[in-house]
Amino acid sequence: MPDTPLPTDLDLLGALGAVVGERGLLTAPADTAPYCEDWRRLYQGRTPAVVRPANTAELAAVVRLCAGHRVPVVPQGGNTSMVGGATPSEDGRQVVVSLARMNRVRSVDALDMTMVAEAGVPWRAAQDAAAAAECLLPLSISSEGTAQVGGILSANAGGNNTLRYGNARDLVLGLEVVLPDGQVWDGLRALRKDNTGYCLRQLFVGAEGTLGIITAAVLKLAPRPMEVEVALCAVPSVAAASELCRRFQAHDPAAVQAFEYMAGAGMGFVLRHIPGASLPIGEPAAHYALVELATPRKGARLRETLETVLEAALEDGLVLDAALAESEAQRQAIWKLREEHAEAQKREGASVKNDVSVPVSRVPDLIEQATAACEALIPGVRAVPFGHLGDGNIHFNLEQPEGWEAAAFLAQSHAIMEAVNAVVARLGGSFSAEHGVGRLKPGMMPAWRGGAELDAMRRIKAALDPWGVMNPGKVLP
Ligand code: 2HG
Ligand code: ZN
Repeated sequence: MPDTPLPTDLDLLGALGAVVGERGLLTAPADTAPYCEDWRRLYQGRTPAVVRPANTAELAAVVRLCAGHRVPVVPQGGNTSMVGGATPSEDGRQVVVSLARMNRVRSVDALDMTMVAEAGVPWRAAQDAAAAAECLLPLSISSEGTAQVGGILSANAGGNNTLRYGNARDLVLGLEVVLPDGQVWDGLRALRKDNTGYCLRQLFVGAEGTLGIITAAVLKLAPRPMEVEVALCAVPSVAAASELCRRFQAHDPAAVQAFEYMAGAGMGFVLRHIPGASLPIGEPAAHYALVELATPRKGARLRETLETVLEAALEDGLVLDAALAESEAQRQAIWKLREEHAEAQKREGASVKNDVSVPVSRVPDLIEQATAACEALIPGVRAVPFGHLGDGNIHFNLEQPEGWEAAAFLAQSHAIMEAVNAVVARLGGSFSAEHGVGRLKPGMMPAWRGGAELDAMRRIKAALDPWGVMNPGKVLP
């Protein structure tokens, strides 16, 4: 194997340009800069080129060229990773491959309830295409306007509807993938049953681009909801929110589409920083729950379900106040309070994120114990837990104490993550629920996934990418 040449190698850039054309190759620093920084601004990488292929054949040629020169490739979709999963390294040796031009919805089949979408389709555009065929593409995340199909699948994103439809991996029937040697695997099969050896597609979902580049997918659709009800509730405690979720699920197990928790602190940031955000209930509270009920059945009377469960909860002191959406505009306004949490927290100042999960029943313990651990570590730190209570995934985020410098707070990131992870481990949880491992957390893998599990992952990586050219520095330590 030859020594790794510098990717500024004119031969390589020229050859890449010959494959993708002028429109497909960015080399000026001003043009490549947006691809080198992650959404959280944790990493400022450098790259000699951003390659933007127009189709799978071009992408395969690009990967073949880069692999031939032993030049690492960093696939990038909407660049919304929370763990630096799509950011190149600082050494300026990694070529970024943007999927943005591969943005066609190839087909929607309302009979088979499937769609075929290319990697660069923004998730919301895929949702809209499904809706136009009177179907639902279920997964919903805060960044869906920007995040793309390929990135969502590569990261195995979760989001707000996991409790009902599962994570990204549960929506994938088939994939097309460019392998590290430039071969194209056409696995775009739209089959509900296909028991033919190892389930290859699931290897690439959640691999964060370390095993190959997803170029297109067959996605499973669901029946479109005929009734949707949304309420925002002020609740006295996390335990009350948890019990409220349980009651909704007991009342109508098929109706709960999302159940989200928000601490008062995070809601305060949204109200302060997000234009147009306003609280639809009288008094600010220390804890909130957002419930969405939905059904594809006509005449299911979800409004009655919502009111029945909430009235009993109000009587029992589980709910202090509630606002029920009376229109689509109100439904969106309530969801905005939840969806803007990440943006509002960014505007408030420096934060340390812990995207963790525990068994659903242990969420109150997680929030109580992790809050105590962080406050003991850094007096004055502001705990901002929020997220997907219904599936056990809480974003246990910490905001810098008032009056602290951002840098001084961020210097404590490692200690904070360790303190939270110690609680998560005690409760039988995971150190990364839905954001993945990326560049931020490979160091945690040996402690959490070491031994046979990490060993098998390393061997899979070595088998598919013996040159280590696919998104190196991500996932595996
Ligand atoms: C969400 O649920 C996202 O809004 C972002 O996963 C979470 O900012 C975060 O920590
Ligand atoms: Zn989330």
